[in-house]
Amino acid sequence: MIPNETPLFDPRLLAELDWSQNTASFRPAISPLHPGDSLILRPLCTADLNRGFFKVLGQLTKVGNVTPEQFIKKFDHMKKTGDYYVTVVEDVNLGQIVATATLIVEHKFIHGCSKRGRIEEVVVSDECRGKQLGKLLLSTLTLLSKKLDCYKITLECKAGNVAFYEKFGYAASDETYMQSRFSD
Ligand code: 16G
Repeated sequence: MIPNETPLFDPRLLAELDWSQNTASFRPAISPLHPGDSLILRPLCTADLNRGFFKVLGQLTKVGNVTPEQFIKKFDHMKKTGDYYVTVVEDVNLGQIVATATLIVEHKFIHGCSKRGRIEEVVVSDECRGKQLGKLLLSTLTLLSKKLDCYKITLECKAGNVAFYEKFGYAASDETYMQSRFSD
């Protein structure tokens, strides 16, 4: 198993988003097709393992010791289901992933057999803060969830990040997020 450039999902889904529906403001103006100098926004591929993908995820939480085999197996599973939209921003000059966020589409019987979107693992590497990349990823994946016909999109975040997510039309819900952890 050799890491390669095969995208996790069809890149046209990102390229063909109707950016005029974006609600956050960007100064300077950037978009999924033009994320900034020497940056590209695209689906994850297995070659990103060697471009520091885990280093970026490690700035959010524990990533553990993942072997290339484990990574590729998980990638293949996600690709097969077709419901995982792990998106990255690469600095092509450095050949490094500098930001990532994931949209997961969950299938429902309720709401007329509808779908729910979940935003997960939003991380911008320390060195790339201030380039609006978190905002860009959030706007992109929120629009994508709408395009994929999700009836709602949700995420969990720290209280200090609520104002950030409000920019994209998210509001704190009256439901409480609960968890039971089986490991830390
Ligand atoms: C944050 C993330 C969530 C991630 C979790 C990991 C966002 C919006 N939320 O809540 O996606 O799974 O952190 O924390 O990025 P854990 O390692 O404590 O589960």
